[in-house]
Amino acid sequence: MTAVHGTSFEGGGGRREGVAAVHGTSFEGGGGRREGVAAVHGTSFEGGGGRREGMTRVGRVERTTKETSVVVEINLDGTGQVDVSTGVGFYDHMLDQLGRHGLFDLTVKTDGDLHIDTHHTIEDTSLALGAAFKQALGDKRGIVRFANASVPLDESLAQVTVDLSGRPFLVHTEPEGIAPMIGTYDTTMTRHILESFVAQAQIALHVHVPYGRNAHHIVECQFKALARALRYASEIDPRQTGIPSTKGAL
Ligand SMILES: [Mn+2]
Repeated sequence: MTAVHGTSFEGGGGRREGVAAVHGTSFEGGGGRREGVAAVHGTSFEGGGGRREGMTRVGRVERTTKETSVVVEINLDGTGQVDVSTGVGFYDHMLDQLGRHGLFDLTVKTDGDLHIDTHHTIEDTSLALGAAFKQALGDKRGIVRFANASVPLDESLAQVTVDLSGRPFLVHTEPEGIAPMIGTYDTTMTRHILESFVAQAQIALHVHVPYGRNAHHIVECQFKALARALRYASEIDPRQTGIPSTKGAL
């Protein structure tokens, strides 16, 4: 063990290398975080026989009404590959942020009644996304569950805290006087997107923008922080062998 520790700490010295060394052989020649995490997963999941082995955390939802037709696919353990098309340019940009910064693989295809306005298209997409996210989480075995992320975008700041609790609740605050439109995106829809997502994903979500000036920045930092918080909360904790609730279910 001494030798292993010695090797790992050379050139590194951080906590992660220390943790990696204790776990052992997989870290030879690596020392980076990814190698560490990969090895821990490999070790923990081998021979366990649990859900994690070969686990795919994927959700797919199709939702068709007289107003919209939506198809959403999400892989929680992706790499941020995104293919999004809703017909609302700024909303596509936001969903792109969600996938890329959440490291979710995300496909969204929405054909909505844009001849009326963007409301149904945006809302129904968010409902389907929430449902797909919940589906992908499955029984939530082994997840981190709680997470927060704070993301600035120039002068704007978003603070997002999430509990993948099984109970829908949204708390949302934004600065007063945000410009009403960003392209064809109505900025009052941001709260409606979050409400819709929360209702279907069944999570507690607190999103605060304590300050910001530019409407584009104010909305975008919320989606970036949401992406990060959802990513951290949905990640598999290698030390968490069960469902992270004293109730035994989430
Ligand atoms: Mn609505």
